Amino acid sequence: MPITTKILIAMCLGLLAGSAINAFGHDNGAIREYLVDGLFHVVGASFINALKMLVVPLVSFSLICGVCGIGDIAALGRIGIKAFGLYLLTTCLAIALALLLAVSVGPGRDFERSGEVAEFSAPEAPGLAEVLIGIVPSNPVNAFAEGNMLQIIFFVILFAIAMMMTGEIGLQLLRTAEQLNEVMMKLVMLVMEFAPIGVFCLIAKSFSEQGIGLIVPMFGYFSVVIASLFLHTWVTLCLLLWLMTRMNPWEFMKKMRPVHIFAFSTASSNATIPVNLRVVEHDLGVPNSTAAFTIPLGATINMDGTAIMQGVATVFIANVYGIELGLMQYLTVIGMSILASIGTAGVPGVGLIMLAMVFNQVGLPVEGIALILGVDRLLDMLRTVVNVTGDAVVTCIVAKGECRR
Ligand code: DAS
Repeated sequence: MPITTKILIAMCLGLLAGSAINAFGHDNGAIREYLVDGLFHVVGASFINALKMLVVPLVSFSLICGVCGIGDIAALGRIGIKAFGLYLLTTCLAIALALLLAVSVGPGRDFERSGEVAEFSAPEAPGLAEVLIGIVPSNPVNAFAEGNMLQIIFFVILFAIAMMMTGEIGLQLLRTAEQLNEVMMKLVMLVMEFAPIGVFCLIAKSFSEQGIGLIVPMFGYFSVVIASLFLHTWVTLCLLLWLMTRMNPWEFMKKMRPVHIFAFSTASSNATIPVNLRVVEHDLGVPNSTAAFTIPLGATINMDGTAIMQGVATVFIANVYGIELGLMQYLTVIGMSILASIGTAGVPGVGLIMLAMVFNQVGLPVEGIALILGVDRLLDMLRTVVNVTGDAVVTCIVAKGECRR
C-alpha cells in the first residue's frame, strides 16, 4: 500500500478518534492525561521535530546544488525576482479576495461578545528596514542553529556563488553537496515511513481539543475563511497554474496530496518543506535548481492562507467592535500582512502573531484576537495547506518559465 494511502487512512482514523474523545472522553482525566496529553502529544510533537530536523541540512545542500545547477548569477537573479514577484502577487490576490468576501458577508456584525475575553499580547510589527536588515546574517552559525530560513537562504546562495568562482575546490564541494543532498532525500523518505503514526497522533490530539461546538458561535468568521481559502486555491491558484504552465490543476492537486496531508497535520510550512521539495521535484518534474530555492523561500515569505485569515479576521473584529475601516486602512492591512509574512517563519500559530502586528497598525483592539483563538488551530491547519500549495504553484510557474528559455 502506497505511503500516501496509509497517511490518508491514518488522518481519517485520527479525526474519528479525536472527535470521539472530544465528544465522549473530554472530561475523563485518564484519557486526557495518558492519551491526549501523553501518547498523542509525545508522538505527534516528536514527529514534527523529526520533520524540522531535516529542514536546515536539506535546504542547505539542496540550495547549493540548485544554485550551482543554475550556473550563472543572472539566471539566479531572474528566478529570484520571478519567484518573489509571484509570491507577492498571490498573497495580494489572496488577501484582496478575503477582504472582498468578508466585507460582502459581514461576519461579526451580530456577534454577542461575552464579558470575559482572554488577554492576547501583541508583539511589535517589524519595520521594512528591520525585515531587510534581518535577511543578512551577522553570524551564519547562529542562523543555522536558530533555523532562520531567510538568513540561511541568503548565506547559502552567496556561499554557492563563491563556490562557482573557486574552480576545482568548488567542484569538489559541489560533488559532496550532491552526495549529501541524496542522503538527505533518503532521510526524508525514512522519516515519512513514520508519517502514518505521526499524522494519526497529531490529528487525534488536535480534534480531541478542537470541539465542533467552538465553531458554532464563530460560524460566520469560520465559514468566510474556509470559503476564501477554497476560492483562492481552486480559482486563483489553479487558474494561474493552468494559464502559466498548462498543467492540469486536478492532476497537480492529486500529486500534492502528501504535501497537503503533512501541512494539515503539522500546521507548519517549514516542517512540510522536505515533502514539498520531494513532490515538486519527483512528481511534478521541477528541476532541483529551481525548487531548491523557491520552496524554502516560499515556506518563509509566502503565506496566502495566512493572509486570507488576516483579511477576514480584520473585518470580523472591526464588525464585532463596531469600528468602521476605510480604504486606506484596508490597504494598510494588505501591506502589513505581506510584510509580516516575509518577516516570520512558517510555524504553527504564526498567523495569529502576524495578525496582532496588523491590528496594531490599523488601530484594531488586539485583545479581539482572543475571540478567534478557539477555532484557530483547525484554521491554522487548513491555511497552512493553502500556503504550501501556493509555494508549489509558483515553483511550477517559475520552472516552466526557465524551461522556455
Ligand atoms: N502555520 C503557519 C505556516 O506554517 C501558517 C499560520 O500560522 O497562519 O504556514
